[in-house]
Amino acid sequence: MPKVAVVGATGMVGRMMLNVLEERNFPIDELYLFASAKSAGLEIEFKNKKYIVEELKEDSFDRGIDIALFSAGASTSLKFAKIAASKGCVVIDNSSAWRMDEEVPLVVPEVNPEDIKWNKGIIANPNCSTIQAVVALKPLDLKYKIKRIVYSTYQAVSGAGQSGYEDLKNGVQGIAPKKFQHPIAFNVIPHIDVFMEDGYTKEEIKMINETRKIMHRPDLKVTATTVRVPVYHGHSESINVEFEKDFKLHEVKEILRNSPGIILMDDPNNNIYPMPIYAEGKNEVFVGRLRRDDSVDFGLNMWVVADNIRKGAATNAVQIAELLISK
Ligand code: 11C
Repeated sequence: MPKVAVVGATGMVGRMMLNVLEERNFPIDELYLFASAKSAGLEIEFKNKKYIVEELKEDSFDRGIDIALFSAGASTSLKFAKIAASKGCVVIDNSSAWRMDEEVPLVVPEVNPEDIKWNKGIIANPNCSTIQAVVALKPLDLKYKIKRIVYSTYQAVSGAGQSGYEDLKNGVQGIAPKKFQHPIAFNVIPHIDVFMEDGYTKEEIKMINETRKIMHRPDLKVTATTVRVPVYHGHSESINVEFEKDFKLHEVKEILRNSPGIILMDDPNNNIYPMPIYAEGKNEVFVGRLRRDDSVDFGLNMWVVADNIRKGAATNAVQIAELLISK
């Protein structure tokens, strides 16, 4: 059984990683929890046993740790992932630090599990909004070959961490935001992460680049508009896809129904479609509102929802760890 570490164990994603490891009964010989100095000493329970959070240091991985799940931000990952990998540990990193590094696979287990094989000690976990999109798109790309994707997202405040969550909670009482640039309560903000020179946000660029890398389609035409909405948990996405080949809508539904990690919720006559309140607490990607886009030759509109802290972060990371130990 592997020795496992969670780095950033006290954060929203770190805690969820522990929940998911426990729920899925991931085999663990010894568990180590790391965080920054200010969280060191905190106690966290895992499988009815109490663990003390340790400060992450350069010698933290000198104990034969096999797998480390990192969710401690890009600067911590940049520094410590290489150190951990040099000690023989495989790091599964939830930050954006390594995602576009050519030496680092970027993996969604339902989409490109084979990429795990060429890891050199670091495997990157994609951005939450990318993960749910590619789970829904990959099976359709295999069958009809995607020509172009237009993403429009409706992203929950928990994507911005605890402080994003607090902004919504306080905002409904009229308290000014601390994390977001504008009030998020009773509002939508077309701005996630920082703006780049070309007018896109970094979140939009991540969705574009990560989709291409995970789907092995470096030249795929992709564009995105990413938007923060006043929802605590669950990112929603309107995805407009244009295929190279024609398709039958009933065939698309059948493919999605039979694809791993997807739950098809598409019965508009009975008001059944995915919504964040259904996706919260679940590990799957929910797909619905499937309909032809007749403004192009072979176009499809779809609505895709998932729990951004689970499938968008913790669950995907644990699934990668499961693949690693199944080898
Ligand atoms: C959000 N998608 O909803 C972001 C959070 O690159 O891992 C995840 C940022 C990242 O704000």
